[in-house]
Amino acid sequence: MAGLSPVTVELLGAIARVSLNAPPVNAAGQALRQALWDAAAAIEADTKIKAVILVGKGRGFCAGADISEFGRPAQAPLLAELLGKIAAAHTPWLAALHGMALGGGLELALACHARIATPDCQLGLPEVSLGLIPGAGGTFRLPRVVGVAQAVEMICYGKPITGKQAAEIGLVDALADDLPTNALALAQDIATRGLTAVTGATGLRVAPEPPDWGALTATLRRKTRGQSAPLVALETIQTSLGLPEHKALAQERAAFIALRDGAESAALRHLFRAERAAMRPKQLGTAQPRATSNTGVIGGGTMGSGIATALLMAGYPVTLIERDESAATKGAALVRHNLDAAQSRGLIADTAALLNTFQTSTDYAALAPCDLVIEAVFEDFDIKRAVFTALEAHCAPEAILASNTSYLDLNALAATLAQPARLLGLHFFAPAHIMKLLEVVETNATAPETLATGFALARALGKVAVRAGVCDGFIGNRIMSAYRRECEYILADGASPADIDAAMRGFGFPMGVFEMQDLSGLEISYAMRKRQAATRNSAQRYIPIADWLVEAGRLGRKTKGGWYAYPDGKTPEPAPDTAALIARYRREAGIVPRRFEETAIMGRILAAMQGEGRAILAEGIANSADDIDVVMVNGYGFPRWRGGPMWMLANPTP
Ligand code: T1G
Repeated sequence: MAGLSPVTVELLGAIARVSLNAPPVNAAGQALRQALWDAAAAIEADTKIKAVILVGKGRGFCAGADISEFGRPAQAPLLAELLGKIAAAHTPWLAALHGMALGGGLELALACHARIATPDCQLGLPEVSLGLIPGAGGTFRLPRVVGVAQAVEMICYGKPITGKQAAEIGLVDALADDLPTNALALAQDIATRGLTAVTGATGLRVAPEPPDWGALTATLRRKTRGQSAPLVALETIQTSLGLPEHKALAQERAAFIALRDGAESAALRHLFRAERAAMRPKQLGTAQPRATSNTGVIGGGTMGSGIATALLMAGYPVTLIERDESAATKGAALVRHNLDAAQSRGLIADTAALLNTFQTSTDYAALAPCDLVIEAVFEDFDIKRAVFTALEAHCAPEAILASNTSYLDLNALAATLAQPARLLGLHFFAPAHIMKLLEVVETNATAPETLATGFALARALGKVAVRAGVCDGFIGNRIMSAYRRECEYILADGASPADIDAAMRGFGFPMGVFEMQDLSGLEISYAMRKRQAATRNSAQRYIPIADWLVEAGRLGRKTKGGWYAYPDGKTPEPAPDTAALIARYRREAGIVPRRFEETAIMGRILAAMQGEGRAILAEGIANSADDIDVVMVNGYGFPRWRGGPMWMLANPTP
């Protein structure tokens, strides 16, 4: 806010309270750093001040360095210099943490001499998720406060912890629900009895025990699939253990700058921006969402029960409709299973409490109180039309109606409704309560406030949402069909399923396209190909091998055989039957198989993705290339640190 200083100082007796005030997240931009530098200098010179409380105004303490400043020349004071000044201060600083203390924000708290936090505060050094490492002392100070093992977890995997967990590992000295009162009391105690007497420590706390670096590196390399920042972070922590502070900080800074100016961080910062921009599509204009307080789901299968679980976990009461009692019971059991698993992972406190807001029914009249209903029944147009006819008959006229269809023509469905403006697509990805991506599909009749309600719901569910227009497969499935087609061409021309999957895993995908099809079931895309047969472009090359597999009863893992064989039901092994079908196709097509290098395979897959991406943009199915990247990274396993297929097209690496 123009003119208002991002840092204010109040005197509470001998205690100075320094407040960060740079909405929305107190990012440590140049103005804030300068103002804090000046405040620290003034405080250090004022001998009446015996202790300092550092707090954040608004949503949290500090979300770290200002990401929007990256890519511009660094301006003084640098965060590392500022933190060095606070760490070296004679007057003790107490950091009072609420909301979030992330990246440079936690480094700022670590430079302070003591910390108090609310139990639910998010504390973390997530720099690796931006292709960076902590650049203001985090790799030096954190291991010396919580030990190496904890520091490696937090820095190399970038996972934030809660205030409660931070207290358990000694990262914070006290917890408080009423932070202002307790922080003042603690600061006064420190001012009276001194830091060591209160916290039992001076400065950095533990002598870091060197772990088995080899094992840590191997695990990290396996889990981060080609991303470099986590490995640089591990190496920086390891080296810093044997260095004096100034040398350790210099080494950290050098590594930070090298990453900051590299392709990986540029790609990940692109995604940071793109994911936030995707939540504000231009089609929203100034439209306001309708309130959603009570929801309904039609269909209790894998998708329906997952969607119901996501809604319950976000605090919405849910009514699940099924065609009969036994199907309703099965659906309820799936929901309970999902919630129990979420509880065991600490994602929710109490399954039973959420189930109190959940009911099943076979009667659409039970949906009368719902203001948003999501249909997730079998992918058949006539079945869906019948469901929406029933919804229009039983739901309140202002209720929003959504379909979870992955493929069907939503414009055609909208045309069957009396009020098409209240229909949109909410295309979840399995498992719906876990996968981050949500395609919010706008028909040619969807009203802006209906779309706005879809995006508001996505935000409440913690999803990354992208607006998509209506076409076969919307954004993600359409691009997947394109690269799956290309993979089948490469297969027909000589590569094996294992060659192609190895190329995709080497590129950074969690699994290859053939393993993925075997996992989700070959009959799904078979049904889609059959549905598209009448309209398929006859000039387009068509490989029938996948059809032959399905017609031979090879549906994938569930039949212990698809592209691969699964003798143990889980581990893919080369399948002689599949190899025979591939050889038969090549023989009949007169193809002499040839070898493919992994780079050639990935080059063709990327080109197929980018080509389809360009078509999608030209048709207005996606608003921007960034949106396409957000879809591919959050829904199809495209490696985040590469930024996405369209980012790679626009930013070719030498
Ligand atoms: N810098 C600049 N803007 C930021 C920001 C940051 N660090 N963090 C958030 N914003 C903006 C964001 O773009 C959005 O703006 C608004 O704040 C609300 O965010 C030296 C180098 C804090 C958990 O990685 O994880 O410190 O889109 O929509 O979902 O070692 O934002 O509305 O215009 O995301 O409630 C390390 C990044 C930086 C934390 C809030 N810090 N931020 O999530 O809201 S690198 C991070 C987040 C660093 C040092 C290094 C989340 C959040 P707009 P939002 P949210």
